[in-house]
Amino acid sequence: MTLGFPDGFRWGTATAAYQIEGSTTADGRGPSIWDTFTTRSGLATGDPACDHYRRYREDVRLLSELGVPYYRFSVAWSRVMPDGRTVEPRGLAFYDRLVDTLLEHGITPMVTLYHWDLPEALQAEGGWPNRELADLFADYALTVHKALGDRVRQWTTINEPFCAAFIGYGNGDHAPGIQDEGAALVAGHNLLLAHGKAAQALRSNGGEQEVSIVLNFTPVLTDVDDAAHREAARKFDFLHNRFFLDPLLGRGYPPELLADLAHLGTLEPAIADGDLEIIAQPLDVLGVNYYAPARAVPLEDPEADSNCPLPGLRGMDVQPPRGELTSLGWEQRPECFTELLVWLQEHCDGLPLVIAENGAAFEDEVIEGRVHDEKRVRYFADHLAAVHAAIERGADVRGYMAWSLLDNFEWAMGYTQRFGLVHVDFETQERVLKDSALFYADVVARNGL
Ligand code: IFM
Repeated sequence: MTLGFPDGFRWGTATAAYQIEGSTTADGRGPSIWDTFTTRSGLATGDPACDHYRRYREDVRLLSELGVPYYRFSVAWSRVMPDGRTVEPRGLAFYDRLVDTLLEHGITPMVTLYHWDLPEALQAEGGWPNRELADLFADYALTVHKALGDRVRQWTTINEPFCAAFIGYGNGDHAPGIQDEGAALVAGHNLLLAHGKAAQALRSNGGEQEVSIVLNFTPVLTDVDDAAHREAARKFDFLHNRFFLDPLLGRGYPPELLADLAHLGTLEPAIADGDLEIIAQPLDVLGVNYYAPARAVPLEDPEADSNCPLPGLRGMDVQPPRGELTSLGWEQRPECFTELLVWLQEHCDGLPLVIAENGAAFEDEVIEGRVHDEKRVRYFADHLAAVHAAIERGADVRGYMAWSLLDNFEWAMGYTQRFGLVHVDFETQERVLKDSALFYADVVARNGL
């Protein structure tokens, strides 16, 4: 049986600047928080990653061979404005060349302006807990739009503000590695404000464009259907799935969530008059990232901290995943993807959705020039079928971007986790198409599974 997707469905692959570019000091690029965080923590850094800054032509040729018509990539603020404010024309010129090369190959570029790599110079001014960054981000967005807006129609402001705010400033597992939950909440609010101001800036420059933000969603499962488990799941759900979404939809922060976090004392004072209106700029489309669900349990002591990135979300805990896991230990649950998309469709009053990331890390090996990544093929097949099921149930899903084009730098996990459709040998930089790339190319060619 063939599962056909709607006509005009946008098929793509996705990457992010710091995860693939390398060349972290080339052409005047300034350090980002990921350069300093990884170096300071003795972790692998984003150099050379996939050396894409120098090999982008080869990578675009690969995309073209695969016949995948959309490509989602991010621009590094620290390349375009090394100090966060002053334009470095050589950095901007790289993205100009990349866009031209994509278009020459008939590939539609989709730009994300922020995928976690804040210029270190702005972290030195306090980072995202400093609300001044919202205005600086809007200036940066306008600069990039002035350079590329004549050729790029799809613009995403920020990728996964949850991770940038709560993992970056909450548990500190990501750059800048700060552990201050109160500051993390303010960072989250300022990222939303930055999105709103950037959306205004992009639209102020004219042209036909589609403006979006990309959020990561984590559906929550519980083993027991009683009041305590439902409340644990509610807390997890509101922090992970509604902190960013509801204000974007013009509904402000959910009152229950404000109550859950009130004892941290920082979020409400950070919300200035007019902020919620700025945040609620109309979205043309919502970018949805889905990888796995989580399992929530209540803690007996309602005052006990949780093991969430914000432990101050009290009285609940996240249980270990189970069943079939990816190499990152993420549970494979395609049915949760369907339910998420159906819920989003309803919750967002019919806002069009694009899957901006979905994929899986597994341990791959090149054997006689081939990578038989059966588990990844299965993951994609199951998750694409799940998207199809959601469309059948009325979800207006307009596109799907596979994460990721290339094996790349997986943040604090360095190069240990391979998400690519294309295998990268990080010593030689040789690229080898995996079976999953051929599978995906076939899905795209048929517009169906
Ligand atoms: O690699 C990341 C990406 O940068 C953001 N979303 C999740 C992916 C897998 O962890």
